[in-house]
Amino acid sequence: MSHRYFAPAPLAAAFAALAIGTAAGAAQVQVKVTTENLAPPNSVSFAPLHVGFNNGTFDAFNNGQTATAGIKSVAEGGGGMAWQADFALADPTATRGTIPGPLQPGNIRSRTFTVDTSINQFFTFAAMAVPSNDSFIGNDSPTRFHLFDAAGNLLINSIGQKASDIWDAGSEVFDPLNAAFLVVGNNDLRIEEHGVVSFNFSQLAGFNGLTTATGYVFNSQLAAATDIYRISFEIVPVPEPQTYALTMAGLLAVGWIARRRRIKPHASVA
Ligand SMILES: [Ca+2]
Ligand SMILES: [Ca+2]
Repeated sequence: MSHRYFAPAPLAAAFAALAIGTAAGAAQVQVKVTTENLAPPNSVSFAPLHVGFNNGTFDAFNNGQTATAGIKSVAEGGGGMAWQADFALADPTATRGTIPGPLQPGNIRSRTFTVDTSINQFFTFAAMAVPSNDSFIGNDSPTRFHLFDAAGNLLINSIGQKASDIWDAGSEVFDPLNAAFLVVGNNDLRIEEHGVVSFNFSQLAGFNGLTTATGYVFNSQLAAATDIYRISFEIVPVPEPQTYALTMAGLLAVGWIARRRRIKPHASVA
């Protein structure tokens, strides 16, 4: 009767599945994305980073052109609902997501994504910079960051952003009373700007001396070359063959324990 509980067939199947996973998953990688706010204390903060590992076709905005609804949804409020929806429509097989949480000066946040590098070799990102009315960071060209080769090797270890990389979406007029992340601001209010996307970090100094939503008094301190943000990439290793052997041994032990339990229901297996 014991073979019924030892269950050799399911174990063999499980082991085979692990082996197949190794072979077929060559282009499938786990990549840990780490975001760091490098700005000086009390300077600019960031809303959650929107990311997409993709085929290089989704272009959220262009320098010198009217902002799309997608990039406005990042730049004016940080939520990025339209950016995510537009991305999904343009590139349905992309791996998309966010690195959750606000990123204040000195903060570091990470999240790991599973990416099929046979189809998604490019990296696109966008995040609102705050306090602001419509400031953001993000890549204009969808093919700017070729992150992986087809075998899943990293071609880029990190992406740095300086103050001079901060965009103004050109969609909302600068006004502290309508800005996000300020005690005096009501982000639901806005005045249409009728402008175009352009670089602009210097206007943020117009918020100096105002208290932020998290309590610090904003002080821009930004110059064009000031480092403000870093996105780092790290491949998370897949289990080695030895680990599979250990997993197999573990499964066998579970089967053995189940068998003992069946035979001696009152025996301790601790
Ligand atoms: Ca573009
Ligand atoms: Ca603006």
